[in-house]
Amino acid sequence: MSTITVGEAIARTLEAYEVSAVYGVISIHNLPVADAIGRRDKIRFVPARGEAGSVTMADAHTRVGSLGVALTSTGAGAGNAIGALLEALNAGTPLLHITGQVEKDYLDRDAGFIHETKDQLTFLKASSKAAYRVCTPEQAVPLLHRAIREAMTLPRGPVSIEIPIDIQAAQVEWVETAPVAPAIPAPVSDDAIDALAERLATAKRPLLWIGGGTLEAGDAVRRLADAGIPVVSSTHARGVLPDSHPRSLRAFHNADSVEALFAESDLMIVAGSRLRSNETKTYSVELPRPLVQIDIDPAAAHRNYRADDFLCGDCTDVLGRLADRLTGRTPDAAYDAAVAEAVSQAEQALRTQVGEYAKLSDAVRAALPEDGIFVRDITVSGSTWGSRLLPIQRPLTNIHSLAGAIGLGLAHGIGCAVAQPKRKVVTLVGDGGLALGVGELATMVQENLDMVLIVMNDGGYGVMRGIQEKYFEGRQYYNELHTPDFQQLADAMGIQRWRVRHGDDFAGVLAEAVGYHGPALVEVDMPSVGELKFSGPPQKKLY
Ligand SMILES: Cc1ncc(C[n+]2csc(CCOP(=O)(O)OP(=O)(O)O)c2C)c(N)n1
Ligand SMILES: [Mg+2]
Repeated sequence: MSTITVGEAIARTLEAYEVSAVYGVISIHNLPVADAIGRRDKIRFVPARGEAGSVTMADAHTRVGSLGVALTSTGAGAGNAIGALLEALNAGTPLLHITGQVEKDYLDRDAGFIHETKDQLTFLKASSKAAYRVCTPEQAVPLLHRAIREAMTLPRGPVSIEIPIDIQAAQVEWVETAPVAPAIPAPVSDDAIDALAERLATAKRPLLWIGGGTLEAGDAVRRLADAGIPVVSSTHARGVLPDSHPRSLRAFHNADSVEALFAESDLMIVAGSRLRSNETKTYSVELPRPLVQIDIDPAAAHRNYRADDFLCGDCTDVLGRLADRLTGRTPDAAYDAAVAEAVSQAEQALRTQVGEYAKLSDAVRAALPEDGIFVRDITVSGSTWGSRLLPIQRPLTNIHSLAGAIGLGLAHGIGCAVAQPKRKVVTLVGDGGLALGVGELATMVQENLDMVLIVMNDGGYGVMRGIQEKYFEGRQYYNELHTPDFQQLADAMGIQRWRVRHGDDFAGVLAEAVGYHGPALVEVDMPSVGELKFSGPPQKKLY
């Protein structure tokens, strides 16, 4: 039997899972793995400029493609990845994070070993679905299988694995092992589904609220909508039911007109959604009763709203079986008209709020093909027209930070562009958020990604300006930022660039920039274009 290094065994195992890219920053503490990936030359290694970027890229890679993998160094390297792991955990993104550790003889001894940190496994456990330490060379591949299985098992999430540097370089016997499938959840009983179908059959104005747990349930959700059940979506689940469907309430859950529909509804099914604070005015929106919750996680039951009934199961399976039972249901024309009116009012209110920027939303939609991927950072634009006005017809074509952290947009865009090289990516960022990971512009260029970065330049933190204006009697602190000349920055990086100063130019510039093949940057000079009003997500109170 032949022996190989653990690093090589890891590379071969990743290949068996058809991993197409590994994002990372190389270091003395991960070189045996990086070297094996490099020598085998089957997996694309994307050198991110920071570990936060690498994990965020892997997160996006999984969301729009297949299992994303990030490679970081011990200690500060792993620490730099934490914010990005928190986002993946929040979004339920399965990804594999491989990181180093000091030599096993010096573990947990405060030995002053290079890159040593006090308790790496604890901070990895706190920010991942699970975290494992490899303690012997023989354990490395089995633990990798377990980590991937754990990441892919519902409810999914990121899993970290730390491997002491001497173990990465140690020899092991290579025994080919097949990829391990995720655990299959127990099905919900037929009786429970019959009972829910019965509720739906008798309800006059039922509503379905869908969250990230329904991302693969598009067929079932459409059949339910076809059977007369309007669907309101979390921002994450946008496109599961195309916006073009007449019974799609899109993600207008915070609109007055849609809240009015809630008040008249006599049944709400909440499928695979956290009913997040930003989407329920800090859990104060009155949701219809009875409220039936479906979630794969037993601990999600009654999490933010007390449910009248709870079904623990995979939303794709439950909604599919529910739709099978509803084929004869007759839609109600008056209800359909009310839904259409609510959507029209919500859209009109949003268009009025965003003013000139509605033209930017329209320009992005006109230029970006339907299978194109729109990525947005947390910005005034992202939280207004980018999250709700821009029509979305397919799931996972509006990618964003679910935990609400700024600075992920560029790296999310890069991960999407690497995972889906044939699909165009448009990434929307603010000048403030871009500053957190501005070095990743170099990654975008080096990887020659087909991606347009729209930089909304308002010279500071627009969202915070709005919040301070509303909640702090107009007092403004710490929002004004020194902002680079983005045209010069693009030139310095080797990025094709445009600047827009007038709303009427959005359509022309976006068509050109999206038509350009390669890394491109469109700067929007917001003070010239006009005001964009936003005072933070609707909430019950600030604190
Ligand atoms: C990691 C993190 N730090 C701070 C915040 C608070 N925050 C929310 S929006 C925002 C401003 C973002 O500025 P920019 O990217 O320029 O977008 P704009 O608000 O100007 O549209 C800040 C600081 C946050 N959400 N996440
Ligand atoms: Mg800004």
